[in-house]
Amino acid sequence: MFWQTTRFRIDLSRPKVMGIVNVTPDSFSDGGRHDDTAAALAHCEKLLAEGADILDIGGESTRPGAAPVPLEQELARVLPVLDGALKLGVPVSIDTLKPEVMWRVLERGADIVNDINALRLPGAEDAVADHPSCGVCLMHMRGDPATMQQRPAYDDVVAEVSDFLRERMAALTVRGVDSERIVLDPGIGFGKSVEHNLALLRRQRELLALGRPLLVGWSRKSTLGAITGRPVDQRVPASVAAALASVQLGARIVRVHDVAATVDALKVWDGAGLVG
Ligand code: HH2
Repeated sequence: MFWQTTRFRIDLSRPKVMGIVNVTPDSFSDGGRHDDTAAALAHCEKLLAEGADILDIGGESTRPGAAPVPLEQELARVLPVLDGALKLGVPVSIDTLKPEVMWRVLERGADIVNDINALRLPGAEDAVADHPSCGVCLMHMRGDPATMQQRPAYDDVVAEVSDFLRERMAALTVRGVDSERIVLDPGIGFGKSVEHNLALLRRQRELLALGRPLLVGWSRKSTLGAITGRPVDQRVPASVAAALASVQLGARIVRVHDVAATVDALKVWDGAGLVG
């Protein structure tokens, strides 16, 4: 399977690692670490040296309860880092839910739009559909970051996530977006309890029936803290375990903070023929 993006047609026969670059002061696990352009670009280079296949740059935290970032501020954070990252020779994804940011980054050559809101804001579908070839990640989220963890409830979380992703994918393909440009993400931690997240991992294979590659982000998330009792800066082993489990159950892209550890673990899994 392939993921068509602006400059690269990514071969997903081997799992790919998407390294996270948060240009924010308040992200849940690394806020403030690389919130200026030079630090963010140095981080991009570090992640590539560690083996990242894709860089995902974000200028707005989506942690539960995070304050929304004004458009101009998000652009000021993201655009200079994007310009530098585009010279590094790998696909560059921009993590945003704002259509205006999508237009601006696509104009500058971004390869992928990664939207936790699955292009539901007015104008977001247009931004992607009017572009000839950018990639897009459609993620499931129930509610919005301000309220999403207030008692999330589902009858069947896997079926509901699956229906949502199918609907969002259909909305885009009707607009003429080739399905090869689309990957799907169950949205671990976005309007879901610990049990919901674990059900999405245990039954992840059911989502493969949607026919597009899965991108999954477990990295350092609170469900891992709930299971291990570890604070956010001690969740690397748990994050690697979750990434491996998701790959074994068919995920093709893992979105992670700890690239070096994840790449090593995936080499072992792949070497043993365990990639699902
Ligand atoms: N998780 C986060 C942000 N963006 N995008 C996708 N496709 N999938 C995810 O699971 C996902 C995402 C949250 O993680 P992080 O970027 O580290 O934190 P913050 O939102 O606080 O910046």
